[in-house]
Amino acid sequence: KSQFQWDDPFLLEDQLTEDERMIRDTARAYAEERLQPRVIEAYREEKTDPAIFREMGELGLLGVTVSDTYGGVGASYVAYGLVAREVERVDSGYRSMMSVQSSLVIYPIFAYGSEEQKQKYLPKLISGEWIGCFGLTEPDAGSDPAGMKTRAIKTEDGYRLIGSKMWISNAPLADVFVVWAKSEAHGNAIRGFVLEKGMKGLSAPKIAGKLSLRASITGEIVLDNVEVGEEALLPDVEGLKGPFGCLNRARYGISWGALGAAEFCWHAARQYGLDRKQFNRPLAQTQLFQKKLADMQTEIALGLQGSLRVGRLMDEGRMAPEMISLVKRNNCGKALDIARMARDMHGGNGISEEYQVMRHMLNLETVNTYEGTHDVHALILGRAQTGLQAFF
Ligand code: TGC
Ligand code: FAD
Repeated sequence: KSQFQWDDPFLLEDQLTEDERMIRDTARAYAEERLQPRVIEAYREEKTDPAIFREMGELGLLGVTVSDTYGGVGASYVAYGLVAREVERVDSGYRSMMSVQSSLVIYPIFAYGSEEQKQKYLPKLISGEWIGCFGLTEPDAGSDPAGMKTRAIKTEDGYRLIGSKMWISNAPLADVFVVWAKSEAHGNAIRGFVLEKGMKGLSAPKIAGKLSLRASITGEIVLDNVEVGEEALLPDVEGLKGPFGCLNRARYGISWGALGAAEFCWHAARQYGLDRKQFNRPLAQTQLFQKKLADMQTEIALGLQGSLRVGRLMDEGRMAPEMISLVKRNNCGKALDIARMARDMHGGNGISEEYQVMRHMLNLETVNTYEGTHDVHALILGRAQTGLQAFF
């Protein structure tokens, strides 16, 4: 009979390759030694340390799936998910910084860019020397990006971009902006453009006052007649499948990351219940407390197996986007429930920054909303099984 491992019920560890474990261990050590010591203050003070990008880049944690031609390590999607899980065990905001850079900036340039764009941007983004952001959402186009108003008007030797983007992770710190706009010269199809900090008419003011994801900076992108040359256009994709191709990867990573945050909350609640006594016995020796721990363990173990399976299918080239909607939706929703439960199980201490569960809970409110809300992914899955779209 095999020994039951309470913190790895289905022996996920055995299902990883040696390379995946190595990358995971690097991410875990970095997260514990370099991210954990600064997160409480960063969150309280709403401060994002740009050095984090370079630190992650030096360890090979950015763009891990990209081939070594451009500085990546050519690792599997499972390895990418494992990095997200370790980083988000500390804070969803730090995972956001990493996943925007990897899936939403490095990936589109790698997948849709010209050779010149790849040579110019990828090595510096993968090393973390340059910081990137991804502008899809607008003030009046969130769940429905097809409704975007940002447009690209053809000029003699390029395009003029007009519009604004809202809720853009990394934007105020960004050197490189991947921005999506409707292009008149392409029949109003959505096209991607790579812009650079300092271009005339381009600005990215910070959005202040967030009560969630405070360690990750978020901004607007204002495009006030930004003139770019033809070389700024991503040549190899047209239509919404461009941004969605990136979102598939980021959403998949989030499905692992959210469970990293949930694991932190679960382990913290378990330890708190073992340490704290009420009514002359540890809280962990009560039936209600144990039921909650069992629910947490079950959802996390099942969710991790789901993400692992989707990752393996991505690595085999057999991914369908609906698989990603399923794990993104399930794992974010479950992680949020688990964080709320852990907050409750800590009693009054649960609201203190020192115990960290409330920070995770507040972060997961964003994680459940961005990259397609919980309900939007339900509608994607509903459409896939009925053939009826219920968005409008
Ligand atoms: P629909 O008609 O379904 O599709 C339009 C075109 O796109 C293609 N497509 C996909 N391609 C690849 N992967 C996917 N997942 C795809 N989904 C759709 C589709 O085949 C079609 O192509 P074509 O060639 O036929 O034109 O489009 P719709 O307008 O009906 O879409 C509806 C809906 C709700 C599914 C979609 O708009 C949606 O997913 N909305 C959510 C928006 C969202 O996720 N925004 C995320 C912004 S970025 C962000 O949040 C970053 S936070 C990151 C961080 O900090 O970690
Ligand atoms: P809305 O679309 O207005 O939705 C509001 C509510 O209505 C939700 O509950 C939604 O589920 C529901 N709803 C919408 N449509 C339907 C429908 N048809 N049927 C039923 N219910 C519906 N975007 C980027 O492009 N890049 C980024 O880097 C980025 N980073 C972000 C960082 C943070 C901290 C946050 C908060 C957001 C970020 N986003 C980013 C934006 C994010 O993707 C959007 O907030 C998200 O897609 C939801 O859009 P919305 O906020 O406009 O909400």
